[in-house]
Amino acid sequence: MTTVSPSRDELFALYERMLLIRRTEERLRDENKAGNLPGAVHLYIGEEAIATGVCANLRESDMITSTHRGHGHYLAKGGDLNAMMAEIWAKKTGICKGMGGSMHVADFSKGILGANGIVGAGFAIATGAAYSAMLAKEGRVVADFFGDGASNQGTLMECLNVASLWNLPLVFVCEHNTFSEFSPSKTVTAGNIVDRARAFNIPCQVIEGNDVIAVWQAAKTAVERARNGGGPSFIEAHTYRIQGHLEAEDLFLGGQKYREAAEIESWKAKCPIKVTRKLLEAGGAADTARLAEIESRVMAQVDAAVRFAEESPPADAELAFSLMFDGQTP
Ligand SMILES: Cc1ncc(C[n+]2csc(CCOP(=O)(O)OP(=O)(O)O)c2C)c(N)n1
Repeated sequence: MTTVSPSRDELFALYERMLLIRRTEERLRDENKAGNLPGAVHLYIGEEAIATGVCANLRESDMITSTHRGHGHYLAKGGDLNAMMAEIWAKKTGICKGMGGSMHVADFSKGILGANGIVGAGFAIATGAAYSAMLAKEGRVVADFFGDGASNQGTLMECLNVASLWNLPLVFVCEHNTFSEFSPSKTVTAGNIVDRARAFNIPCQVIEGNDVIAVWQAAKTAVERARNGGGPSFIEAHTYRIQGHLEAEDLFLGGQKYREAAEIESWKAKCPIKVTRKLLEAGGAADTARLAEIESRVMAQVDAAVRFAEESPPADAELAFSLMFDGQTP
């Protein structure tokens, strides 16, 4: 079997999407530190290649489920940046009218079925969506993003079983970022995660999640299989969480450490954006100029989105009440 690679233009597009996620998250990190955000944020810095490489193979009508670390999935699937930032700032113009915040960014019109604060909750949502896609016979595919920690939830087994049995158009994407909160994965996860899917006769790939080309290739195979009626696939993508589990995790840890600074540095050297930039720079001066243009375009988008969020009116408290109590007086 010959392996297809992204064209040079596609690689530039992958680079730009990863950079948009990175610059957005760096800005959120800084705004959080400055005390400007109303809630917590879980950042995806270092893991951008996975959402980007997978979603580049999806159509707008395809669907994804996401996690508490969901900004990257939302942006990779084409979610609007301004509306996401306004949501994180709890503003009326937010993608969920400021009712959900960082952990609940969703846009059904783009197939983004939602970030989710409940670890592992995406499995059943994705499986249900894939079942409906199969019944509708419109060739839609679902990608389900989840962490290595989430793979210890029992619902994964139920969903793998049903996905295999019913031949659902579903791609399971395990983002193995080495930690579950403050626990190194090896202390809480037995065996190889991918073996859970193998037990249900689901085709599996274990890949280097910081290599956007490898992710793109694995996703292409899996998405095409799903779209052509070949059923589910499982991708275990290895990566590393560079930031804390959530910003300001030091407050939780009270000085305790669960990893070494040298380990973080060694993974920074494997940054998916740096690696891709090197590949593109090798093309010469014109490509280097194109990279600079991308950088300024992305920065302008992020600055504009923060301005939009800051200048938007606050979320509607009455709407929050009516959504919670369905018109009844609390
Ligand atoms: C059902 C449930 N159990 C526990 C938690 C607390 N919790 C939040 S994030 C997290 C770790 C998840 O690890 P993983 O799935 O690997 O995702 P990562 O944070 O590494 O991206 C836990 C245990 C939760 N939110 N939901």
